[in-house]
Amino acid sequence: MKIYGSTISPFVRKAVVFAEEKGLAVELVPTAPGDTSPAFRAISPFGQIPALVDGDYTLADSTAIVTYLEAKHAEPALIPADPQARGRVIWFDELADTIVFGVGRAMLFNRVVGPLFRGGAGDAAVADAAERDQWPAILAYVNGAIGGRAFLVGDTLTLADIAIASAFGSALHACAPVDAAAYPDLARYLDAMLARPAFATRLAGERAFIQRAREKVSA
Ligand SMILES: N[C@@H](CCC(=O)N[C@@H](CS)C(=O)NCC(=O)O)C(=O)O
Repeated sequence: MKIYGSTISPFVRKAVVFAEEKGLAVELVPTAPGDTSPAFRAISPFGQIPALVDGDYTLADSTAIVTYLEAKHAEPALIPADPQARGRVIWFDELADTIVFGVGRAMLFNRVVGPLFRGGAGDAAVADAAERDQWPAILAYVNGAIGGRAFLVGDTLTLADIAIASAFGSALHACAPVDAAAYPDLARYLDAMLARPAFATRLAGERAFIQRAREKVSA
């Protein structure tokens, strides 16, 4: 199974980690967002990453991909069958994609992606405003949602955790670490989640990639 993209994107990381937590082997095919090659556009019509190739089946969009993988590989269940639990898991998936990474994107694109990978300066004021004015409400909400528990929904890992930790993983490439004094439950939760091998391996590679780009730009 191949997933096209870069795991600096939370959407790609979500799909890759979800597959790996199911014990599936994933080949990550490095692909930039917006790639215009006809081969990529054939599997992702609007150029967004991630896109999946599984045999002769192709699919774009992280939530479509994880929904397909859950239906095809039932165990371990990462999207619960119980109606209320499933609704809550999809709430966190949506929260991660839109609200958490909505703010994360302003920091990541203006501080990392633009300056290091797109040859532009990035708008530091936009990133600063996002971190100052919008990020604290997100930290406070997820800190309260996790409380003293290990997982966001139920007592096992679900898509909720994978999506939320993925969105934070991308944002944290571009902002201050979570303040453990102010948000103790969130800090503990993210430490545990991002230490899972599927996350830790990808994040270490991403940090090294970003560091190499920083050194290249400042040389
Ligand atoms: N809803 C999509 C969002 C994917 C997305 O926005 N990916 C970004 C990278 S973080 C992208 O490919 N942007 C390129 C573009 O829109 O041209 C998903 O969940 O996969």
